[in-house]
Order: sequence, then structure tokens, then C-alpha cells
Amino acid sequence: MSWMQDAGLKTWVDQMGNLHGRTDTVNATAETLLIGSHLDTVVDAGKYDGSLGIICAISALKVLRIKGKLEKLYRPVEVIAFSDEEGVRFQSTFLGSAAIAGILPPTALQISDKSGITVQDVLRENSFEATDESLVWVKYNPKSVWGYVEVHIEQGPVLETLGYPLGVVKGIAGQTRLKVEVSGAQGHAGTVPMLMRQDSMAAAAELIVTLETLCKYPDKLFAYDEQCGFFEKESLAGLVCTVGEISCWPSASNVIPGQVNFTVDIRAIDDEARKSVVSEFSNQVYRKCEQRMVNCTIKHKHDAEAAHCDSELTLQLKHATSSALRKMPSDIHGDVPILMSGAGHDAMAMSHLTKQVGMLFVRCRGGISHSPEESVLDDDVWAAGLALLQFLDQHVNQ
Ligand code: HGY
Ligand code: MN
Ligand code: MN
Ligand code: MN
Repeated sequence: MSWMQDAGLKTWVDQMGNLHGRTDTVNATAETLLIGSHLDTVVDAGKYDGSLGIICAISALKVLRIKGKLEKLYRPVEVIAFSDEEGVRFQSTFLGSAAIAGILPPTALQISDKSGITVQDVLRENSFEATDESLVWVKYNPKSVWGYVEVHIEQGPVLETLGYPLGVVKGIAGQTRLKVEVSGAQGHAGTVPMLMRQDSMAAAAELIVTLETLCKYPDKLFAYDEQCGFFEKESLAGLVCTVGEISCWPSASNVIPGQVNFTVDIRAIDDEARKSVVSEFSNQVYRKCEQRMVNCTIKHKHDAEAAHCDSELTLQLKHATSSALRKMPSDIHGDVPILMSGAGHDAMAMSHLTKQVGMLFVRCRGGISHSPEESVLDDDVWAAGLALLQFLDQHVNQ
């Protein structure tokens, strides 16, 4: 907050724990330009995922203030540092930005973590009211918002491969998060004959490989489907799946596990393709578990539609980025790379509040992210700040 205040912004914290810093401009009633990213990280994270976007936003406004241009902005600009974008604890990502966009699931306050502690418990522990009414006040009126911009590390290898420091995002893959719970017959590792086992670990292993095969070779699955005909190859672009978390009970080397639970994260650029993979995977889960005589449940933890960034705001962002790149020491010419994002971002939630959503990607070494190895070049961050300043300049009375 103090950085925001230092940049001359009016600051507050909303009832979902999002931090806000807003300029006091002449026409305070004009539609607001929101700039932000998330405060939280994954476990064992890097230093830039989320935080880079917040610091870029605050720094750009601080430079405008130093240049005496803050007052000349013809629209209010507001920095938002979102809470709980990653969804690590509650498995339901974008809680902070979804509250602002007005798309929080009605049961959001009752979502619980592994130990049964709810979102409401945690908010109340931190002296928030945590009622449905208090969350209604977090929601922004779509008519009051001009657009949303997010600066973020690419978290992928494209910019580094192309040799560009910056890129503009044309879309963000949709994502589905599931929790698969497999329960079998717990037993003695030494006495139960193999053909009589109802082994939840072996079942889970088969399901995980099934998911991987489905996403590695989707055309086998979608080669031809009577109802919808051939799936265009590009609709399967960006199709990825991950099992990032698995737990087993009782987790002893000489016990056939009775219960194995694992998370599933499926993403694709095309929402229909993603939904088809989710339903095909679910069919195979139930079929294989029946064959193995184990029970299973599939819990839908989160669904986010793909977001498309193709508005006037993105055009302005491209223009600003291209002029920033020309000012770089390495004097990079040529079109600004336009790329898809496989990583999810608060911009997906914000695309439900405003059609004008744009993202500026910053190259990161080896495309590594969600790891302490995450790193960026100072010059690239400088270029991102310059691009954001050039973008903001288009919202300043000259
Ligand atoms: O999971 C994601 O894609 C993002 O980092 N929350
Ligand atoms: Mn992340
Ligand atoms: Mn992020
Ligand atoms: Mn984000």
C-alpha cells in the first residue's frame, strides 16, 4: 500500500482482500482504466509471477506523477493487486478478481481447504465481514470501467525463442480443474492376490496415464465424431493436462491403498475442445474404475472460459509496445510478437467485467515459472515499464 501511496494514489483494501490504488483525476466520473495483477503465488514460487505486474503499474503512475502528468489523465487509473489468483489453498482460482468482476460462485465463502477451513473463516480471521452482502460491494459496475491491462511474465519460451523482450497477448486458454477421488479395498500388501485387488493407487495411475494419452494424442480421440465432424486441428491448440497433486491413504509401504485423490488441470485455447476432453476423460474414469471394481468421484473445482484480447485497448497496447521496443538499446524493429497464453490470469475474470482486456508479456529465462528459477532481464522490465508509460500517455490530455 505504501508504494501506491508513494505514487500519489488513494488506497484501500476491499472485502475480498484486493488492494486498490486510484488516481485523483480531473474527470473522476470518466470510465476507469484498471491495471493490475495478483499478490499471491504458488508454493515454492518465483519472484515475478503476479508481483511484476503490480510493481510495473505503480511505477508507471509514479513516473507520471513525477512528470506532473498524473493530473492530466483524462480518466481515473486504478491499480489493483488481486488476492488469491492461484487458487493453491482453495483450488478455486481468481477469487479476488472474480469478486470485482461479479462472477464469484455463490458458494465462494463456503469453499474449504484440505483441513476444512473456509474462505469465510480466513476472511473473518483477518477482520473482513465475509458475508454475501459485503462481497456485493466489491463488484464493479461494468459501465464504470474503460478497460483492464495486465503486465505479466510470459511463463513460456516463445519470446526468448523469438529473441523479443515483450509480446502482446491475443488470448488466454480456458481451464478446468477437477478433483478425482478413487476408493478401493485397503489390504495387506503381502497376502491379497493380484487378481483379487481393488487397488486405488493402480487405478489412479492408469487414469493419470489415460489423461496424458488423451491430451498427447487428441486427434485419435477426435479423429471423427459423428455429431460434430472433424475437429479442426487448431481447436486442439494449447491442449495440456497436469496432475499436480496426489494424496494416498493410509500411505504405508505394506498397505494396498484404500483411497487415492488427485487433482486434474486441463487447458485449451478452444473451449469446446477442452470440454470434450473433460467429458471423454470422465467417461474413461468411470469405465476403468468399474473394470477395476473401485469407486470414484469427479469433483468440478473450477472452470474458466478462454479470454480473447482483440479490442481497441490491445491495439493501443501493441502500438505502445512497438514504440517502446524501438527505444530499447538493442533497437528491436519488426512487429511485436502476438501470442496466446497457456497460463491463466486475472485478465480472464476481468474479461467478464470489460471487453477491453489486454496483456503485455515480458520474456522470462527459459520460460521457467512457478519455480524459484523464475528470472527476467532488467532491460526487459525497463521496456515493459516504458511500454506501459507509452500506453498511459494515450490517456493523458496532451
Ligand atoms: O495456473 C495458472 O495458470 C496461473 O498461474 N494461475
Ligand atoms: Mn501463477
Ligand atoms: Mn500469474
Ligand atoms: Mn494473472
